[in-house]
Amino acid sequence: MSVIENQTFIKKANDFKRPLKKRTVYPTNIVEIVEDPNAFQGLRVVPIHEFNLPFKMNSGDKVLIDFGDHCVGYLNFALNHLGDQQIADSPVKVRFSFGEFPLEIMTPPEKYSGTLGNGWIQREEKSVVFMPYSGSLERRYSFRYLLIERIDNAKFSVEITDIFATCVSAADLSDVETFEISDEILKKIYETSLKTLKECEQDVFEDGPKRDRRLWIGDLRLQALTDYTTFKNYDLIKRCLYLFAGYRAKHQMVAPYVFPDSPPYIDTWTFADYSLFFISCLYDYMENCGDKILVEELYHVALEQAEMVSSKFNHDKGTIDLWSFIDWCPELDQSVAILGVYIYALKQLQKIARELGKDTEWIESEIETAKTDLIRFYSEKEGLFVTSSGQISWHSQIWAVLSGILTEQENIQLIENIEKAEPEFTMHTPYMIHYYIEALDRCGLKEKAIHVIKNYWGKIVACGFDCCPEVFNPENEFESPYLAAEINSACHAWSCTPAYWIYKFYHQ
Ligand code: RAM
Repeated sequence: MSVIENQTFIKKANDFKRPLKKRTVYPTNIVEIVEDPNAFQGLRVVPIHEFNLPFKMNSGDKVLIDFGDHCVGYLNFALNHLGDQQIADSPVKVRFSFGEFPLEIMTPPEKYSGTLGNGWIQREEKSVVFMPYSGSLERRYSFRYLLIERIDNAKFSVEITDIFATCVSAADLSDVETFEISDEILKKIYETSLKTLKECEQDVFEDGPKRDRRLWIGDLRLQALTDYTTFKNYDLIKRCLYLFAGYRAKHQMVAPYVFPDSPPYIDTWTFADYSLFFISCLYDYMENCGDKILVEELYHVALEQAEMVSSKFNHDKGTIDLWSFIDWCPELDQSVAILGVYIYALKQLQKIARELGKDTEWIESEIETAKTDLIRFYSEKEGLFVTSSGQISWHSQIWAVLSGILTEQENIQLIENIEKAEPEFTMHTPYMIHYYIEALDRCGLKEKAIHVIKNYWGKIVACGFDCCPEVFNPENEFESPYLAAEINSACHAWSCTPAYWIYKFYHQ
């Protein structure tokens, strides 16, 4: 696989690497998980009593402990035997199962049949050979609950004499300027979104600290947008921009994700929308930081994304012959939505180019051509954008609005028409709902946008999530793009944007 490395950008990415902030968190309670049809996914956490040390464990014993809030970090623990009563004359085996939410703890890993590798299941077994022992687990975990099981069969007792998590993040909640949010639900949503973003800010902006623990550009775009008004972690944003510019495949398209520490760092497959979001990331950076030097430096990378997409344009059919992501909506015909994304990105590129004093002629003619292609899919009969396969989706309308080719009145009409149409193809991720809110904002429908945030994220917090999840469908609590709800990420970057919107709508 040929990855083209730009050493200047890679060096800059490394120069912006900063040490993480550390915090020690101790478990609070011993809890149990009980079935409750009224609880999210039918499971409720019940506190039993305080967790105190030392905690005695015999063979076959297990205990479920609660760390009181979502943690991202390393587990440290110490074990000792009751040497004066009985010496530990064989290794002790302990199994640790971490969970961000109850279902993760309650689903036996042996039953896992999801489409992602089962290595993501947060379970580890540790042999302790000599006592006293003090150490840590090597892997970083993302969790609130921890099930500890003693799985050896020896007769002697041991005691947990210490246990705590060293939590890590590049961000600190106390650095965020506070402002008055009088609505209690919105306040809770704001705090939960902010916590989500903080947990995902690590050595790079990760999509989720449990999974995939990777820098995805679709997620980065929304994280950075939210970060500009909250943590203002500009160094991390710059680091991530340079990483995407530093590692590209031969075709020059920006990769959908970067593994910052694992050569060859990127995969060669692409998503057209994700590559185009490099333009959006650069545009947002310019708007929020006003630093033209970095924008000038990375402008050619942004321009190349548009040029690549342009080269794959089939103007006879009005399609872009590249894969896209758009949303985790099964069977979605993405053809109209990607045209909308393309125009959205081209307009941002045009603004960057103007700001840098570059020639905008090509960009302008490309916008016109793409506009003609997109408008072809508008059906007067339906009052909606319909794909050539006859599909009507929320996605096509939202991206048509965001393309900015219609008047405000036409945009509002489009939103009203899609609401009435109630199509089968709806938004499946908080990520797509973010763009729906952006479309509402474009239409000047602020109250409606707030209603969507309160209704959707309000249900998320009411379900007991500590952070905002990757997928959330109130109609199907077990929905999973990977066919296994326990592997879903309960703290996922692309779900953090209510903090951006609430700031935008309420900060004076
Ligand atoms: C998943 C991750 C990530 C997202 C991609 C498209 O693997 O959840 O956040 O950007 O899908």
